[in-house]
Amino acid sequence: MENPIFTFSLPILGNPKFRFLGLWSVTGDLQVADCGTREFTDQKRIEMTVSEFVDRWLHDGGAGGGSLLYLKDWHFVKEYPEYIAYRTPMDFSDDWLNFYLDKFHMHNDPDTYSERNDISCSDYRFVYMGSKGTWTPLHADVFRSYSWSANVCGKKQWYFLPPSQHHLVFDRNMKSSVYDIFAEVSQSKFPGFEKAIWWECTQEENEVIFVPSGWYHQVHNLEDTISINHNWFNGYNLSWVWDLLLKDYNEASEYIEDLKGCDDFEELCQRNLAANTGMNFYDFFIFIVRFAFANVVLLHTLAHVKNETSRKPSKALQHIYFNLESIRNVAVKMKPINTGDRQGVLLDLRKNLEDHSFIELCAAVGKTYELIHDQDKTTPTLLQCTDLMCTSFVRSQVQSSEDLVAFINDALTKLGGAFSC
Ligand SMILES: O=C(O)CCC(=O)C(=O)O
Repeated sequence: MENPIFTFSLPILGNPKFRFLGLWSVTGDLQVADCGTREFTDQKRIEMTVSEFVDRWLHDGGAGGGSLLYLKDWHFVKEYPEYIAYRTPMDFSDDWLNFYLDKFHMHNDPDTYSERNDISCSDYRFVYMGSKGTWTPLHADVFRSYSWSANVCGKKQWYFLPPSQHHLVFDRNMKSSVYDIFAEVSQSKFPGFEKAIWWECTQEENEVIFVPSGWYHQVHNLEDTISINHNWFNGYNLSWVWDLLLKDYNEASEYIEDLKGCDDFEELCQRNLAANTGMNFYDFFIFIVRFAFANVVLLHTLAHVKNETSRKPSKALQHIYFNLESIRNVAVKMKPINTGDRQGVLLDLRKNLEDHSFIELCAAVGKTYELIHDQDKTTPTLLQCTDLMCTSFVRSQVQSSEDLVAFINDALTKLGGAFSC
């Protein structure tokens, strides 16, 4: 990036200031990776507090009893909401994933998911801290989201593989992938590996890396390093999320195909999908319906309250229009899949308009688009428009992907028809 716009107020630029860091999170347990021990497809995790982690780092330079410890996935923003340590750079701020998780739970079935699972899915804004030599194995990001990573201090070496070459790091069945590109990689298990062409990049202090959706990458800390890492998705990479869910669902159902005749087979598949991938079809469906509603509220606000119909559509309006088309494209792909019939997954725009969390979600998205597109304030007028809105839609309930497609078509005809972008 040309000029990463960062306003860190964390007093930890330069070498990590450990005494300061030791004050954080004295009690809450965090997952620390033991970089020397593989567990399935990732590094083994050990539970400890930040202070314990820092003590061990100070004591033996990160080598906890011979193994390198790497604090990953510390939900710093969620844990310290009052402490505005940094602002997300504008280019990465259209972040549906974290907007949503600030207001709603990802999982909608409280019986199914443990508190632990809920915490680990509570947001995707992390702090990473590791001594020189700590590393992250080869992977593509959760939900095939985008990610950005900013080095507060230290230096990282990144190795990227574009999606067109992914097959080269997988086994013949496309089931398991290489764990460490620098370890001995079995030629017979991964016959394509030698042909992979890696994109390599050194990330210095204060530099930001953008990781596009679906790019496999392996990362090594060349110095003691602290970074901020976010995962996010929006209208531009939403289809990646659905494609991954569908692939993982097929694998989950193949895995338990012996149970195919059972009544709760479908529920079981969805439960496994949520546990392994981080969300299931229902979670995703509710997510995209809420974003369709939010974009329609914003479209309505801009088109009617601000009377935009009379002039060329603003960039913000084009953005919202694009979002709705992108959600509709995903919903069309979901059509043959039985997603919305489950009891309880009925979303009603009118009901959402009475829900503070939903209004705040709309406001967060609206405010971000004002900033991105440098446009006048729309959010104060949001509430004004909601009554009007209820009367202008015949359809306000969505229960299936077909309903969602119809809802979006309706909205685009009634509100967006005047400006085809
Ligand atoms: O910094 C690291 O160790 C890994 C970061 C990463 O994989 C990511 O941000 O996607």
